[in-house]
Amino acid sequence: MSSIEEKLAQLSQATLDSLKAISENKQEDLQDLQELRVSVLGKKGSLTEILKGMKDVSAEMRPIIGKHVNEARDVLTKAFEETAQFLEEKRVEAQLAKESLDVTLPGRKLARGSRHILSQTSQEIEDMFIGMGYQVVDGFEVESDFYNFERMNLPKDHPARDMQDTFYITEEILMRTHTSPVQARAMDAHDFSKGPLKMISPGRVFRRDTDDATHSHQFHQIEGLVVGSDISMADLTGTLELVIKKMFGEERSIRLRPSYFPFTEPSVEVDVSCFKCGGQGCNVCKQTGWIEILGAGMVHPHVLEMSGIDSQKYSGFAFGLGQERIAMLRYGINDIRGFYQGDLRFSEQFK
Ligand code: FA5
Repeated sequence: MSSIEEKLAQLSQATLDSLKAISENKQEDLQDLQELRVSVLGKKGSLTEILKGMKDVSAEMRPIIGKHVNEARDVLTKAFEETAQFLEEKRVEAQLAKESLDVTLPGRKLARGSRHILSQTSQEIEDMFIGMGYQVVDGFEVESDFYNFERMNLPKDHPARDMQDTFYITEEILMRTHTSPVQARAMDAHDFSKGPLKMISPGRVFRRDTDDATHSHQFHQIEGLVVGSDISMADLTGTLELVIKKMFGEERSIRLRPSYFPFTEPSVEVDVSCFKCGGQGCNVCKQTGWIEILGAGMVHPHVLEMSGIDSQKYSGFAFGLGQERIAMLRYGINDIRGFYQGDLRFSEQFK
């Protein structure tokens, strides 16, 4: 036996003995095994060291000894793998023995989420209008001054702009103050030869308002718009009455009061008969018997014309309601800030 083969046999035997010892100790961490592996099979390990002696082996013996070296490497590699697997199994067994599993323990309760009450309100209103053949249109929260104001009949010097001051990005780009600009965008895009335009558009709006129990600088509206031939105030009244009765109950009635919006003519505020007192007067309706819920009117002919619509041929109605206002009235919520604070004690009441 050459000296290389002797060294190889010694190394193999010593390594296998060490592996056996590691296995018998059933050491839980694999650190020792890893260290032994590097010291034997690693780049600077004992096996490499033995191989350095190959340069002194005669040419005819080299293939034979080379074959033995490869065989020894394979045997050792396999032995390391088996020992590692054995130790891992022992580790898992030991862990399982430590942890007892009580299958009779009650499971962990998963918290069930739900949609925010404003999303629920918006969804419910959307469903009602979809049922009446309306399409739901998205608008831009960051809007141009042009669409937010000018296309709504509020030129730069119009005094009614003061009631809707907002956050400006640039002089011409702003956070929209109402969902009404979607009216102009929808009219621009609609092909009236294919039939009337019937749309609603829910979304977030922004105003420079002081936050209090009923006002927020960010809130949600739903815009509604119908434009076609022979659309009249009776269509507006009938539509709103239907929706309001569905939202607040069959026994509710509505009242239209003259109002002013630059983009509708005539304009109205729509009130619903108080659901708490039924019209007698109470603290909810401030003793009037009525609660204001939205603004509406017939689309101003100039607003139609700005979209290239012949106001002699077509007419339309529009309305804009505050989603928070509707939800507050329906559920008796007395502070608008509850919608935005993310307090689960508030949100969980509306699952
Ligand atoms: C408008 O914004 C009109 N664009 C609505 C409209 C559309 C009229 C189409 C005619 C035709 P107004 O400023 O009144 O109108 O706002 C509508 C609703 O938004 C109000 O009735 C109220 O419910 C809600 N609202 C207004 N300001 C706030 C605020 N700061 N916080 C919470 N809700 C508000």
